[in-house]
Amino acid sequence: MRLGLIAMSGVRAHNEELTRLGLTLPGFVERNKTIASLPSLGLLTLAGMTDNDVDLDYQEVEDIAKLDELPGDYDVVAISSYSAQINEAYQLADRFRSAGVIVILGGLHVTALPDEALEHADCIVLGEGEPVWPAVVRDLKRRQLRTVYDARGTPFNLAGAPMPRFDLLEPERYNRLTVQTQRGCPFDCEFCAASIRLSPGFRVKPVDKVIAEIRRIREIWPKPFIEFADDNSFVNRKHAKRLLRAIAAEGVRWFTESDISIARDDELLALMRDSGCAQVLIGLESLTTEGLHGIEQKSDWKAKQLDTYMAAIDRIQSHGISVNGCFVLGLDGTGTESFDQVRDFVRASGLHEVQITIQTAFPGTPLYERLRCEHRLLDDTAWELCTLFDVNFRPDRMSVRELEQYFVSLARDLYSEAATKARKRAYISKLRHRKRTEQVYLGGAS
Ligand code: B12
Repeated sequence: MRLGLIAMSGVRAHNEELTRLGLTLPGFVERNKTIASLPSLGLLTLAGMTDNDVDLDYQEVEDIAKLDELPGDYDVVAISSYSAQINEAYQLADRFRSAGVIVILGGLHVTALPDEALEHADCIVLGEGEPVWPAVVRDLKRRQLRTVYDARGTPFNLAGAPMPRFDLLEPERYNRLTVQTQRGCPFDCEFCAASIRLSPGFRVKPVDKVIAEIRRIREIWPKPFIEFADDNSFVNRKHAKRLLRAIAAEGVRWFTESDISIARDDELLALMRDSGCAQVLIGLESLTTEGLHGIEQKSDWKAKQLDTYMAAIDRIQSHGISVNGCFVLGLDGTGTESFDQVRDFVRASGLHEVQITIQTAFPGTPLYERLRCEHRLLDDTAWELCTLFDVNFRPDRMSVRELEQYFVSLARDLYSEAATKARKRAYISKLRHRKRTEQVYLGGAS
């Protein structure tokens, strides 16, 4: 049996002005180039639990319009995709099916909208793939494939995580690789469209498994840059510190996502730096209580952190770890003044990097349901707008056009060559200054 694992790849935006800008602005281009080449860890993971007698092939499809022929000769294909490219994934699935190839679809979008996905597949997998994938492969071999395999509500224990098949990748195509150290997040943000929509609960992968993955990657890429495909890496502090001590011996540089509370733990920050952390991405989301209010649905946690932002960024960066502060524009309770607030804060805080996105109602999220009930979705099936750079809803304190225009103008300012360089310079000179003062202080004390 020849099984093709097909990932939709690349990054997308439909806003034309923004796409044009993306091609010219240094800050934007850098990040897009870096991340656009990440492979699908989901499919590589499933490959890691596929029997050896199955002939596996991994492929990425960036632009279906450029595909004259199907990308391979397969008996079965397993296609993964997120909302932004789901229509392309469906087109590809339809083409495979008309060529007599069995199509299996899975992932976040399919989990949110099973009925829609079933129109384009012989089989769909809902929730995390691992709990049901061995059964899918077994049933394929017996020619008894079922239409739906549902793993929702059965959180997968990461102690049983398979080794992703990094060896299926063409080494020269990738400049960074992903490893997942945990799934889930203790917070439940209204807009979150990541792994908590597949399965509930915060779970960590055992330290030795993470290290084994890093070592497997290093067999292929001797000096890899690793992006942890996590939701919120250091929630379990005791586990995180054990993990960081182990990573320190591996000699890798890495990037991850966390919440702002790490700033309160100097030991953790020192371990992050000593184990090769280059940057941590933190969702700051908004700079007003109105904007933050209601995002985190359990205890309004995010709204309570606002006063700590400046000091927290300074604290984390003082350890030599760059912070990539993320802001969401178009949140309820925020108007056009929010763009200047971000512009000013980025300058004043000394943030090394910044990421701005537009609030996006992804299917399957509480935000999508709320905006649908309030009749504020522009088109409730325009999945191609789920890029984080396009507007798919009516904001409450500005017009759609204002959100788009002010967003482009903020992007132009934040990602210009001058602004990008100024942020880098300020970060480096602050670190140098700190080192010098520390040396003077230590010299004086000894
Ligand atoms: C790494 C990453 C990328 C990489 C790699 C993407 C890829 N091809 O896998 C790159 C940089 C290319 C990327 C691009 C984009 N991304 Co991205 N990305 C991530 C990130 C950080 C980690 C994803 C990951 O590796 N998860 C770990 C794996 C193991 O999980 P998984 O993919 O869900 O797979 C599991 C299950 O879903 C299931 N499964 C998945 N596929 C299949 C298929 C079959 C057949 C089966 C049986 C099961 C199955 O089994 C797997 C194991 O349990 C997440 C944020 C996060 N913290 O999760 C955002 C995230 C996935 N990205 C997101 C978005 C919006 C995008 C872009 C649209 C951005 C843009 N403007 O272009 C593009 C579009 C991607 C695409 N080409 O379709 C959103 C998706 C939301 C959604 N519900 O659609 C997320 C959640 C971030 C967010 N802010 O909301 N991304």
